Amino acid sequence: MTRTVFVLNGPNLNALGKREPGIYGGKTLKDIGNDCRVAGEEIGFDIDFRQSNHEGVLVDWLHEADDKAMGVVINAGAYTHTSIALHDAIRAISIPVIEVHISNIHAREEFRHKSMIAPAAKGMIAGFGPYGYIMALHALKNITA
Ligand code: CA2
Repeated sequence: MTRTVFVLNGPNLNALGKREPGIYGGKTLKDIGNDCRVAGEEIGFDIDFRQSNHEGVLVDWLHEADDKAMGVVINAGAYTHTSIALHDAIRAISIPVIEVHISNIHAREEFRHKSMIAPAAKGMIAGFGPYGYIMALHALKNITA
């Protein structure tokens, strides 16, 4: 059985650490990727960490994960609030998908309160900063052990 976990990141997350540190903290996405790889080593996962600004690419990666990974952690960025395509892609694959948000989306603008992907995901972690990615990896280990 594969130990690979895809950690997928959506639009604008490549700008982390450069703007809005009050909301998202000071870490760059590269920092978060490194933290995930270190945690993955401890937990026993090989982390495949990716980012795209394109919805269809994220859909393709979810399908690819179904063949190559034992689970997915996804921060879909703003597509979280709009994307039926991502909802359907998560439902179309058989491995567990955990949704992560750096900020507490429920404490922000109303348009961020609704997640289109939450009903299809195994669970959601929001509001704990970049540490949410690490929490999601532990959760994935727990539900797949
Ligand atoms: O809190 C999260 O992780 C979000 O998924 C981040 C998204 C946002 O659209 C979601 O509502 C919540 C935004 C991604 C990063 O956007 C930036 C904007 C300005 C500066 C740096 C990053």
